[in-house]
Amino acid sequence: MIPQWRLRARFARELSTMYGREVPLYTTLVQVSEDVNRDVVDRDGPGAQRLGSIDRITAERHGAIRVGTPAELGQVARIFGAFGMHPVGFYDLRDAGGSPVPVISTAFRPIDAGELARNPFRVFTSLLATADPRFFTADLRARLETFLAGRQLFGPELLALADRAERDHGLPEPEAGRFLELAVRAFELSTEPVDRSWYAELEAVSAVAADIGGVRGTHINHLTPRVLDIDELYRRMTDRGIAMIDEIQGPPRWHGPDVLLRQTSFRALAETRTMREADGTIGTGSLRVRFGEVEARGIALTPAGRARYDALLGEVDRRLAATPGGVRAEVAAEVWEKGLPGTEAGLREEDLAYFAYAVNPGRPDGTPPGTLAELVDRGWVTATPIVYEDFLPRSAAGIFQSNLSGAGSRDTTQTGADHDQAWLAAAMGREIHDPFELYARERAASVATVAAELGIPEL
Ligand code: OOG
Ligand code: NI
Repeated sequence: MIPQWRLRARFARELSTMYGREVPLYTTLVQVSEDVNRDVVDRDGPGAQRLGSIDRITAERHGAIRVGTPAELGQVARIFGAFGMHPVGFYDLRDAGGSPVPVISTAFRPIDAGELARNPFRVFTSLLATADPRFFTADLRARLETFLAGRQLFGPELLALADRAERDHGLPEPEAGRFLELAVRAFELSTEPVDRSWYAELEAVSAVAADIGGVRGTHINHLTPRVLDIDELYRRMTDRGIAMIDEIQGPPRWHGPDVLLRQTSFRALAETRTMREADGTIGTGSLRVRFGEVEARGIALTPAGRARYDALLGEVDRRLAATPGGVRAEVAAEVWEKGLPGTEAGLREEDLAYFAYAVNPGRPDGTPPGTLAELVDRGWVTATPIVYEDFLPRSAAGIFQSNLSGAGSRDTTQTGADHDQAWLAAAMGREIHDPFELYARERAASVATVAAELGIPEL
């Protein structure tokens, strides 16, 4: 029996091979990331691996896909469920920042620490909000939903194998190999002709709507390796003449610890596609839908830390609006120096970030102090940062821009469809986990172990 984590690791690896074949610039991005990671490990020594072993980081990827209907999302959830990946978090990108995208999203990923350490593969998964009248008129919505109802993204053999793997927590060979082959194929770019006028009609609303509802398949639209120094990566890619999006999304470069998530991407490349013209003839055209992204992960923030992060983002926006010509990275670094403790200890003391605790093998003798803070201060217990495993809505909206050229259209006289987390969970028939609860659970488990080992009744 091949356990789910091995299936997941193979899935990530085989998707990466497939995507590298289809989008060669992605392979360059992976190579540059690996070079940067090697250099950072040489430069910073063991400290470079504080947020994950270099083995985990080298294998680490996230991908993104987009689907059109709740039924399709339910099927995707069965496939990812087979790999031990569960829906976590809710992202409403219809209103995120200044750049609305007609989707709501979740991320499928492992949810416990052991599984994450084995392989943390995650997929950001978006559902087109066809029922949102700000984006789609009743007429367009009806035609779009009919089109979507008539396509099949995942065949019965793939779904049957997925259900079996999820139920049995793995698959034997040769079924495992067959399942992986079908799963990877389901996310390749389809070679079927694209109906040019239908695609263009949706593209006028949003390039994301066209990418989802204008074709008869789904596909990985980017894969993201993890890098230990994203500023250096950005420089090296730019030096090679590769067009990156304008900014690194998320927290700025600053003197304090890495927190949450910083991301950047290269712009989607024009790819030749077969097109069906209005008169039924077949021609060619080009579409920009697939890109490459890279990310640096930091410490997970508590709700208080996250509220602080959102407030700092707002403060940076306000200052930039007040000083035309200001450089975001500089303004942000300045705001951050004042707004957030610059050390792990500071983040821990103000309960702004999550840490996992363990008894220090070289602890002092005698009676241990009775609080976690004292235990750490006096060397009884170590505090290791818990890595942020999720996404950020505003950054995601920025990353979506990697394959959007126009702003699209929106009817601002309409109010949006009421799609919240509960709606999305019901649509796919699965619970959506709350990221904060998962981090808090990991922290609590580590504290309980420390308390038991040191014989302290309550910590
Ligand atoms: C998803 C964009 C969001 C991220 O890393 O924030 C994302 C998409 O383009 O479909 O992947
Ligand atoms: Ni991404």
